[in-house]
Amino acid sequence: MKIGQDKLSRRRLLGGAAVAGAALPVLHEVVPHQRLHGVDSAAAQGHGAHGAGGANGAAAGQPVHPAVVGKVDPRVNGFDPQEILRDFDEGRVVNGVREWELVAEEKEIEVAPGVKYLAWAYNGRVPGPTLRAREGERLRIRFTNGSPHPHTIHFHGIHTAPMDGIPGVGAGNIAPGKSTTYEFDATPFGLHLYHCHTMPLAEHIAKGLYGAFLIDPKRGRPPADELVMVMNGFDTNFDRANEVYAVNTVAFEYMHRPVKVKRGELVRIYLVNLLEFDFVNSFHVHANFFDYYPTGTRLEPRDFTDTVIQGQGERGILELRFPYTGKYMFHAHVSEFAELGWMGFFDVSE
Ligand SMILES: [Cu+2]
Repeated sequence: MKIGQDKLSRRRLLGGAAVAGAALPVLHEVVPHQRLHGVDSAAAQGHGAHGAGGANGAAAGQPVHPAVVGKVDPRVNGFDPQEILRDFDEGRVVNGVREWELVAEEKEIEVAPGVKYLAWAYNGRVPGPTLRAREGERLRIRFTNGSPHPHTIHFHGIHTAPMDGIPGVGAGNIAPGKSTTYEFDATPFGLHLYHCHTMPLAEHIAKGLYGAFLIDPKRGRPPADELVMVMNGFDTNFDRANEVYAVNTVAFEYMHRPVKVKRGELVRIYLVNLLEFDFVNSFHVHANFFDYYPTGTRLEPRDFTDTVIQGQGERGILELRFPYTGKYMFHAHVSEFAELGWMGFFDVSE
């Protein structure tokens, strides 16, 4: 964790707001409307606002009062965190090669009620599409940069250097308006990720250029209700610390609309940590335990637990069944993240 005035300011805000009690008002008070104006103007400036430290209207000590209420309408963002949960993009197979097309673009998204953020997105969503392949397949990803800044796609997995999607190697940075093709084999099986690797790296990731990349084992996994949860956050005032935390981008989304699952059914969660600026993230489920498969690269679970910690880029597969109906909370066990948006419910029914 970074120790600095920005961080202290955020903590002071949080501490003051915590008195308010319930989770939802906490976020509202942490994001006072002075900051919202700052966010708007910074967003209008686009990339130039990075690192400037400006747009920081909500300094500690200024009056803090609720400025936003309600929920984020998925139609505003053009993607719905409810659908992202179960949306697996298998691309299309052409002459034995599995292919996708990804486009990077700028897009303003709403990450909490009234909190707009000028994101960079693959295919118009944050996180980008969950790319799903089978172990051993040949994969081809056509990448077009539709944004005004250079970008790449760096895939985790095993491949040749020119296909690694980093500046100065292979196609390197892809200039605005240009395209390239990444091609490699789907290996090893497991849960991976992809993200932009252009410098400055933290900004290019934190702005939203990332997604889950799933390679199923040759024989597959047992049938289950499968969910993708990408843990992320948003630095809405460009001070290199997050003001909003979430799973699949929208703060408190699964508090408002709990994740519906069936009692006794196997639930498999593909959990990826793409949070920037904080060293760790975590996942905790209430009143239950799960099998945990780190990186999903072995078929035997390593842990049977109710909490897992992930560093940046870390990911793993959780498998669990809910023995009882009812509403069960899940959230970051980093309490600060939970109170700033990273919490939700499973709604278990018969
Ligand atoms: Cu980038």
